[in-house]
Amino acid sequence: MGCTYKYKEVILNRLLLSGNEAIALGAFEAGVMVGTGYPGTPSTEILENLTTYPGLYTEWSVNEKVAFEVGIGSAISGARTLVTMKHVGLNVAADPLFTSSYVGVKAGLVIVNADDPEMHSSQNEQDNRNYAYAAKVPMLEPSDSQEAKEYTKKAFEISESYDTPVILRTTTRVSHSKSIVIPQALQARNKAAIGFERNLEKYVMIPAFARLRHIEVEKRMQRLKEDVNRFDINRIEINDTKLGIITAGICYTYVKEVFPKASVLKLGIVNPLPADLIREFCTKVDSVYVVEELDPYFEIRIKAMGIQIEGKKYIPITGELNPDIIRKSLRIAGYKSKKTLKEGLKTSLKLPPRPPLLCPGCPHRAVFTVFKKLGLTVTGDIGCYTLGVLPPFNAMDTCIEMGGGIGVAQGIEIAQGEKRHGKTVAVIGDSTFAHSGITGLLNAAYNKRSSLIVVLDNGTTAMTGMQPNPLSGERINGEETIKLDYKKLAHAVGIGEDNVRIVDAYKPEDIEEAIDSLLKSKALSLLVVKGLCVILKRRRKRA
Ligand SMILES: Cc1ncc(C[n+]2csc(CCOP(=O)(O)OP(=O)(O)O)c2C)c(N)n1
Repeated sequence: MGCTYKYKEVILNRLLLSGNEAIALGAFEAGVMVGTGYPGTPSTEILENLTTYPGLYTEWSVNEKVAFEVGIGSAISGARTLVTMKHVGLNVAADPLFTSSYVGVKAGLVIVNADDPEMHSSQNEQDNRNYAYAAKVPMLEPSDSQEAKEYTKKAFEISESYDTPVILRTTTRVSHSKSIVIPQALQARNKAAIGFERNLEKYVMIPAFARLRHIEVEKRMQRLKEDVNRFDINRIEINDTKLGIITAGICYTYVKEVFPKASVLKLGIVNPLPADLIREFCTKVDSVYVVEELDPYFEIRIKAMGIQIEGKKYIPITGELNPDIIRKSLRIAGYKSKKTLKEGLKTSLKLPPRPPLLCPGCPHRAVFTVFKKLGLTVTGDIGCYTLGVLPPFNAMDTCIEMGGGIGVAQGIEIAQGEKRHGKTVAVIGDSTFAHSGITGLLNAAYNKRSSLIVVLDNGTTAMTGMQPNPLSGERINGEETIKLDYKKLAHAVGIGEDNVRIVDAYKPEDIEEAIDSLLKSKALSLLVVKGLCVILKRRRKRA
């Protein structure tokens, strides 16, 4: 999507920004010095925007775990740091997340986690509010772009006041919808605070020190549990007291549209929950419903407080919510009152389904035609090339998570034994290979597997909008950098000269010949199919 405005245009004015653009602006206003991340819808544009601001460092890291670790390093050295990723990225970064909660920060560390209810561009839908609770890390959730900016700044303040990383949770509709944002003056960067200071008990998490830090974490959460009742980002709006709704994030805007006269408790912080405020709200209204997307996260916790509420009995647990779904759900719950229920616009317009397809001229096309012709079992991965599963190719058999296909191929070969040995290939894109495929390759080499790994190198991270990666020789700002050498990498894990091949993506005969001979060799092999993404090629021609 890219940046739709320039920082110089940020005069004291009003801007129409997406949530992602607003987060970047909020981080800039907060004096952020470092931004790291790994692309993933719906979070990608945050870092792309942040890169356009002056006087700060940004990078696409090779994956979310490394992005988080770089973020810990810069934050404990006194630089306010923003780390961005999509929801499944937090699975990859979960290891540093949980221990960063113990270690804390020096300057603010804010992690933007973008959830994707409805799986617009994801392999699963998970509710990452659960991560904040499990890792004992505060989490804020904005409802629109203005809040996205303000909550980013608030998150930096909380991070520093309570010595903790803070997660800012968005969902697709907040990340990508545009609304008015009022820019503000920039906070001065605290350059004097820069510098890593040795503090073994805080930064070296051996059990003896970690046990002490865990106590600190519990004390901090206890302090926060009290304080959040006074945070102005939580708000009680008393109207008609017959119906009370507790909600947060994008659901707040849906609730206001459907039930403009209802009383609402809008939660700006979703971990820890403001228990006193919730109790106060519930005593002021006759009945309380929780409107939340995905898991019954609020519902479980509020019921555990002994308060009678309803939620998932009426509101769906899967997919995205929208005003129509909320209207229908609470109608079933008995809220038909014309006084509170505002009928929405009819949205019965039916759009023809448009299944995604590989682009005409895409360099991934030929290889899937060959896979199909040879009747191979193909363990796939995530990227544009996952579309190889669809007609006319029908040439992918598994796809689990980024980097997973290489391991899955090994498991299939182990289980099937010699009989069908040599008929399975793992296919993976260049960005995904750098993200988490290389460890799978190393595992195959170490455990003497004889898999064939096919890397589809189109020179970019195409699926998320053409971000450079360690195989494309360019950094986030266009600066030239190293390009991982496939042959040297293959040799480093013991793959012989004959078992590493690089072929042209537009020469199907060469691809077929290479696959055929590498499968016959019965030794661990790496085939790189190279051809620049057609969209990138077109863009470069125009530039
Ligand atoms: C853990 C995780 N992080 C990020 C993503 C978002 N994502 C999906 S595929 C992909 C990379 C695709 O690039 P590449 O492997 O080069 O394949 P291409 O799309 O270029 O064919 C990314 C970043 C994801 N699904 N999971």
